[in-house]
Amino acid sequence: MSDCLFCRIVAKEIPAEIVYETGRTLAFRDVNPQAPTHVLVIPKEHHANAAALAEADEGLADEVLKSAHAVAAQEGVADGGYRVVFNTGLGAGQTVFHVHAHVLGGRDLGWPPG
Ligand code: DGP
Repeated sequence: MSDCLFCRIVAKEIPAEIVYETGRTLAFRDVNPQAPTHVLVIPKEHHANAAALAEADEGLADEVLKSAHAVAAQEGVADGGYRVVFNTGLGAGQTVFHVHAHVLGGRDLGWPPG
């Protein structure tokens, strides 16, 4: 989708600091980090949100999750604890409608989230 920001990152039309990639997923640093480690993991294929992805292709949903956990390990936050968040829908704060997992770590993460 040419008007989707994250599709344009996949197409390398918009620069991003890519930290991890598989055949069907891409991970890059969030432009507005909320923790010392804040990486976004996306499927390269466009799906609007986590629910749409799970409905359309559970194998790809699984690959996104595996990539998220691989990123946490690579970033060195797996042992200390980290969070994987899919904001899903406007009410949950989703602003980019190409599904993305936030991988957050490197500091104490409060609960409940805001
Ligand atoms: P969400 O609010 O859950 O839809 O998260 C969208 C995230 O995307 C937000 O944390 C900021 C990040 N973001 C927005 N535009 C860009 C961009 O152009 N590059 C990168 N790397 N991140 C972006």
